Amino acid sequence: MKQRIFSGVQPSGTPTIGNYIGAMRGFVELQDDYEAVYCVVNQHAITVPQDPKVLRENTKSLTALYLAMGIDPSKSIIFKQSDVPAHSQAAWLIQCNLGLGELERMTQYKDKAAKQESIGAGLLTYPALMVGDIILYDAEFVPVGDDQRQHIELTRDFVDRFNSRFGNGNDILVKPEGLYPDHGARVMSLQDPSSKMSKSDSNVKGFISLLDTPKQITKKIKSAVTDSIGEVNYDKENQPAVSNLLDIYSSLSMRDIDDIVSEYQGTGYGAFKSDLADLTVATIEPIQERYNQLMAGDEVEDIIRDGAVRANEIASITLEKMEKAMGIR
Ligand code: AQP
Repeated sequence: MKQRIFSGVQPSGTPTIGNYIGAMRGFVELQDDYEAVYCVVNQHAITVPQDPKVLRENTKSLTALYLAMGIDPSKSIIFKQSDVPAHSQAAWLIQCNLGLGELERMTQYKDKAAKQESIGAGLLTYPALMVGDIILYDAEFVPVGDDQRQHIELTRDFVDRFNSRFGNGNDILVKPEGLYPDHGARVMSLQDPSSKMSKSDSNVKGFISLLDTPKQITKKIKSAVTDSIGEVNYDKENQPAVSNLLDIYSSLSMRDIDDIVSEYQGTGYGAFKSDLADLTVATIEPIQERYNQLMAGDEVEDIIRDGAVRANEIASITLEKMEKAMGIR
């Protein structure tokens, strides 16, 4: 039997090339070797305010992007988190076994809370929902970007704690491991190389979305910040913005950074940026073509419905085990 993997993306906007390089592209490659479960984590998206209509549209759009990238529903389960009640039910059991201090230490909570005028309690407790997402499917591996490391560690600690408290010597829950890409695990903003590229960034020039037009992509890359050094070098300390563009270039072209650096010696940034823009457009265009076809038909809705049935079957078994172990069933 194949080992299982789980991962998800929030429909909190349109995925960026950061989401794509850091996680989503790997989903397609991994589905042949693992039994893959991919979720549109819409309950995570509501930890910050969302327009309900836009959230519904983004949820369908993200599912269509999963399919357009090449996730095959005959190999992988694709589903929407809110279609599987076990996620929010498990999250409660998990919250009751996590410490407040553990949640307060999460850097993603601190970063997102700093951007909110009023902080919802869900922003603090959302790692419990994420722990639930992973453990409900007995996932052994979780392909994610670098920003999720802390959440994966929390999940591993939780599994050890749950098994030792409630397992009577048996492992009820499976302890997962994160799978991180070698390059591009943390793509940075095109406007600020000290911040992660994020789909909800209020500065749209900071990210390239998978649904940006070729013209938008080219403009955003050409206006990406660089430095006054004027040489294409991979030096994260002194040339962080150019190094970020090199990471993107290398990830999309599958070429070594050294090879790219030597190609652009003495050319300044113009040719480098222009080629990176072409490469990005060439990567995204075929995805957009398939996406447009999918959004015009009914296939996406059918796949979401079917995915919910398959995901519910697996998740409800783990939830029952957890409830029995804790004495509430
Ligand atoms: N900049 C990034 N570089 C590499 N990987 C990234 N990921 C996110 N940003 C980058 C990875 O993408 C997957 C899905 O992320 P998510 O949607 O669940 O949430 P996030 O990490 O909070 O992503 P965003 O784009 O920053 O969303 P918002 O703006 O809503 O907070 C994850 O595997 C993540 O590691």
